Amino acid sequence: MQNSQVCVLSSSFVKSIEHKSQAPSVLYSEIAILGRSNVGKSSIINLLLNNKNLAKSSSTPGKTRLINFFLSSWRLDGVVYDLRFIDFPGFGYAKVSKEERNMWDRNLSAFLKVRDSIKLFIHLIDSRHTNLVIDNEIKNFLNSVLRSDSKILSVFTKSDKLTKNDLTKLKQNNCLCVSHNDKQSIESLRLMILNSLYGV
Ligand SMILES: Nc1nc2c(ncn2[C@@H]2O[C@H](COP(=O)(O)OP(=O)(O)O)[C@@H](O)[C@H]2O)c(=O)[nH]1
Ligand SMILES: [Mg+2]
Repeated sequence: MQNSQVCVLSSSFVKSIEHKSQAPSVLYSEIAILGRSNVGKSSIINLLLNNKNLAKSSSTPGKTRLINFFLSSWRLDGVVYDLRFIDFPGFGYAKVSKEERNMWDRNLSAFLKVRDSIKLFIHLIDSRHTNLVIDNEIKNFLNSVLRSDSKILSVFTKSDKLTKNDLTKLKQNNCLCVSHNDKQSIESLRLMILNSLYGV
């Protein structure tokens, strides 16, 4: 159906965990949001889930080593989809020791490898800095945990900061660009999520 819109019926915070043993039971298709600190992970969750205060923007980015779970119900063309979003803060956070960082990355890796309910990995990339080493590391990392029934979607954030020219160039490469002041971009991402998970 053309011009269908996703209606966000409800959204809520589920829990924060430190270790994979504390993860909520696997009941829903899960969408993992990853990207370097400050790229806009919490903001995109709040925008997608239509609730400004759900995921907290931390004043000390990356300090929080917790995996946060959110639940949201969306309706499209009369069908309701229950989705669970997972916010992974602190990926590759630079201001901790290499040892601590490696430990966190190993912890993440262990979680992602066993969490087979994650059907979609959304890798957020700052649209102003599309070639950072950390993003290549995240890309490789995601490819290493990807299963045959899961997908990776790269999404470019903060596109309001780009010049018109640079935005056009990025879009020409079929890149999905989002920004907090472009509601249509958020709606496109919702549709893309449902399409990736359910082929709708
Ligand atoms: N200009 C602009 N700033 C944004 C956008 N999304 C997030 N930000 C800002 O970027 C900073 C980091 O966002 P946050 O969601 O906390 O990033 P996180 O560390 O990846 O969770 C905050 O100051 C946000 O207000 C956007 O689309 N455009
Ligand atoms: Mg955050």
